[in-house]
Amino acid sequence: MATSSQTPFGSQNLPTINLLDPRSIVSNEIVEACVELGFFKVINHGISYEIIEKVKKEGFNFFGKEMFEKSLAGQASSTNPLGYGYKNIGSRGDMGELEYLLLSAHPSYIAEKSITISNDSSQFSSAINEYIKAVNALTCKLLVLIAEGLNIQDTSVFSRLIMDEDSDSLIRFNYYSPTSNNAEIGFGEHTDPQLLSLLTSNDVDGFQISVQNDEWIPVPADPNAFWVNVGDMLQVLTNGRFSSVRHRALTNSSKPRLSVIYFGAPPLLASISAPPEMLSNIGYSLYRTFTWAEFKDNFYRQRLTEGRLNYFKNE
Ligand code: GA4
Repeated sequence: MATSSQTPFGSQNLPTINLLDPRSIVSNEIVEACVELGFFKVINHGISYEIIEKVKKEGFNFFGKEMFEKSLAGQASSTNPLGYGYKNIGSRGDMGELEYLLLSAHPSYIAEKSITISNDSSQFSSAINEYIKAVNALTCKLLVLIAEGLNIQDTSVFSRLIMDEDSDSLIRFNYYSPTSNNAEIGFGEHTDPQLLSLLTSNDVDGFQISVQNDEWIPVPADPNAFWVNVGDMLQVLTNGRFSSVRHRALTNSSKPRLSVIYFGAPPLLASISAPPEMLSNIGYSLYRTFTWAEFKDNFYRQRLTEGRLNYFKNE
């Protein structure tokens, strides 16, 4: 277990939010976890085991196919990140020991794309779309609780961004085959650019978060829970009260690891600026106003580890 004198957190006591607890307790606990770590686990989230297992099963089916079949899903490239990817991440040469399938979370995109992904495309698209609907609702719920915990009057100010039917949200399947060496870098260190990311996995460990400098905390797998990452957009929208969490995934030498991540993102043309209540602590906005399209255009040209927000800071 990673422990340190600087942080009270280790693998065994990462913040766990029980959504069945009283609402005001839950909203305060979430805000505390987001301020301290930018990361928490949600249990009793209301999404059925069947919905989650179905989507993992589709993931395993896909990665179990021959390479040429997987490539039919469209190969993720430096110009288009969506589709099937093998080892190459992004456009600037980042590499990892993984395979992935990155898809837009629009129901119509999933329905169309499923024909190239699965032999039973209607089963694939109904499993994925059912899952997306459920995780989107859960993400919205968490964003409303966050706004409540921050005493923001307009409690849907964050959730509206990802509820919008033009939201640029994504779903990603990452598959880490066992490697001969334990703990190779599967997905290198980075923060997620979006508002919130909800991650679920099979029962294999490998996910880690970074708290201070070079200290990594292994996050134990829990197939029934969601792990929630604060992304760069929520850092901006809270005017730096929350920080996006740095995380990475390592491989395992005996078992494959599958994770499924939903990235809740704003619509391309949404303008990103913190609500007035978030400016009162320091009296000004740390970041200039920009659109998600502008931010996205910028980060897709960067390396995985780069500090994406520096360019958007107010002088
Ligand atoms: C990290 C979070 C999501 O997986 C992702 C990633 C994207 C990609 O894989 O194409 C990026 C990465 C992620 C941030 C910096 C850029 C873009 C790879 C990369 C080097 C889909 C996303 O939105 O940003």
